[in-house]
Amino acid sequence: MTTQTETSVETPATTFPAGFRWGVATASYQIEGAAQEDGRAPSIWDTFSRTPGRVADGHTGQVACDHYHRYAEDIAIMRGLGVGTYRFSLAWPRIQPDGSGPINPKGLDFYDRLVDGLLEAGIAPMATLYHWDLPQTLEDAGGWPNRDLASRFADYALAAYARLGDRVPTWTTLNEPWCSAFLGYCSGRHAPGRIEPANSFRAAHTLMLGHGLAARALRAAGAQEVSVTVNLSPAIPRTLSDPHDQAAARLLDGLHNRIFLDPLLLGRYPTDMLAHMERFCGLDHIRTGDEETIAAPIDFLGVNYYMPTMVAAQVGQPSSDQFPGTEGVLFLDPDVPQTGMGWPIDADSFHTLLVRLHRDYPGTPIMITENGSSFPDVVVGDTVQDADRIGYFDGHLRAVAGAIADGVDLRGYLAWSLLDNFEWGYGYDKRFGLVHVDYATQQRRLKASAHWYKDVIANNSL
Ligand code: IFM
Repeated sequence: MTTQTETSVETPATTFPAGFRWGVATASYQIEGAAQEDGRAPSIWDTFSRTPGRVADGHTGQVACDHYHRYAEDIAIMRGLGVGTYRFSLAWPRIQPDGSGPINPKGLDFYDRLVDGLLEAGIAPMATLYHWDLPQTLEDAGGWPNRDLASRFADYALAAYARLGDRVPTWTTLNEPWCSAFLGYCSGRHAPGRIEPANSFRAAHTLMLGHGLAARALRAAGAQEVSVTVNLSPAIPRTLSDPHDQAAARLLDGLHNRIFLDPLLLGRYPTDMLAHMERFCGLDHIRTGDEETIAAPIDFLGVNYYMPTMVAAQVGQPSSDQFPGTEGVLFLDPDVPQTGMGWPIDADSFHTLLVRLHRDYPGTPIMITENGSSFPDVVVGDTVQDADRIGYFDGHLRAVAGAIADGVDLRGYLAWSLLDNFEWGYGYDKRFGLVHVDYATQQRRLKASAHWYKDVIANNSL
């Protein structure tokens, strides 16, 4: 006899509910280019990528996919794919170049044009307010460890809403605060490149506080849908029998997932994470009322999933550079195929994660705001035969369908990414797009995965 869960995992449903939202996602610094146009000021990523040795091959987002000028062509591509939702991000240094004070109308003009073009094409705009391009002036004022940035962020959110809110129904505050805090301020692999573990916890807190303030302000201003996007990675212990392995996985789950999920959705930091944080920076940065502010009501949780993290306990192991205080934790490569990033492909863990979110944070609708893969694509003729990427999407969409069958309230799926783009510290060599971009000519070519995704959207099923 099989349980209901076993049945759904073995033979997952492949048709999605009516009204399931299909879309694609991008981010401003990764695609826009026009870095010095129409009053845009430098962001931390301009500074970081211009610093020798920070980004592979010295690549920068100076031109990227030139989406700032080619947005109409990109909208036409989305329309052709039948995409219903487009998740893009607003560049804070375009809209409010100094991070506070005057608004730059020309920066907002660009998003006006983009939003109007999307609506004309029948595509719902979903705007993310912060996908990592912090105005450099705010970093110069201390960056995210500086608590003041939370209010600056809420002010900027309202300024963007004032101009675009009449046409943008869905607002996401942050994209992947884990990356902003721990890659930006602990490992230093992302901008601003600081290696300050204590400050990475302060940065995480300011980011969440900024989310809470902005989410409440947006809602009060009349926003239809408000959300926040986190990147989650289930922590898998090497063995289920060794309690030390289990403890290592629990710690990683805390540092990657619960340190954000619990404050955002339950209104309190997890006890084990408070104790962990205290060792690094004390708890003075968490003031009375902050956790309540952070837990602003949201309409859905945006989930970005790429891979799980497998760990084991190992005496003498130094701490990971991106997870403060993980001495004695060994990071392992699970014995499964990998993407071109070297990331394990594990759709079952995606299913497990979604079911767990439903269990631990009941009543929170979920939208998959990113999922996708990079592989070494080869252009042949006028396309790319990216069967490996199709396989990745197919497996992960089956996990989504299985989770829905298991009762998870999953509202939609946005593929990462519409276009090949600037993959942060990896530069342009890692390609996640459904659409291939030739950076020398800016020619766009639909990959086989784009045609495949178009059929999935049209049929609302795999
Ligand atoms: O390209 C990034 C994106 O900006 C944030 N989520 C993960 C993607 C792939 O690394």
